Amino acid sequence: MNEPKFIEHSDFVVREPGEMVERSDAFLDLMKRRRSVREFSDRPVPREVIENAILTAGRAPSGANKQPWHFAAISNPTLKKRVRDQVEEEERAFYGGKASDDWLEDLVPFGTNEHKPFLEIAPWLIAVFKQAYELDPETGEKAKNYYVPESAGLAAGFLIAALHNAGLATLTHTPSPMGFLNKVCGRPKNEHATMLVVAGYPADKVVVPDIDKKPLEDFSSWL
Ligand code: IYR
Repeated sequence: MNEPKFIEHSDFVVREPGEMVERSDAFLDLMKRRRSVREFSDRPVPREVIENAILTAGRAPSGANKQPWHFAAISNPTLKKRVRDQVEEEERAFYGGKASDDWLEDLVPFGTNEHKPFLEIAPWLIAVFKQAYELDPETGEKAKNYYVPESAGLAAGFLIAALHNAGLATLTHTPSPMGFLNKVCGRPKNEHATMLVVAGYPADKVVVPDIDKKPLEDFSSWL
């Protein structure tokens, strides 16, 4: 067994309660402006912004710090078209009979359908993969990961917040099934795509569904 090794957490900034309230208000304001959009502009977005957002995602906590995730950032038009073609094939099946009536009813407010032009228009598609286990590409040796869906979900949340903070609109897109993303992105068999985060400027005069979030009392309890 290795001995644990600790270092001082000198990056931690101690803030007084008043400043904390102010900062938490400001962050809430920022996040209140986050909306999923389904119409994007083709205006380019520097790769550095996406790199920073992925680096931010990589700061998420994870089970035993295994960081069981991989982010494939796609900007290549040929690959984006492949993604769109595959997604639309799955979605045609979904909207054409696979989805239950209840599900389709729940989607009415979003006006979604099988057409996904934004997958080619938006400058970046980020495929988020979770790693069910660790796989050494050279030896084929396997090692355990822990709390994989939770860890990858946390990282995806960090990613979306970072993209929004940078000034980008996003869509958390979940084509189902999305096994094809392993092939398109050249990812190994220990990885499973969990979502596709579409990122870019929103289209001019974009509209979003007239929906709201629950009030605090509906989703919290204080004991
Ligand atoms: N994947 C489909 C359907 C869909 C499902 C849910 I749950 C959503 O929140 C939105 C869409 C599509 O992208 O159209």
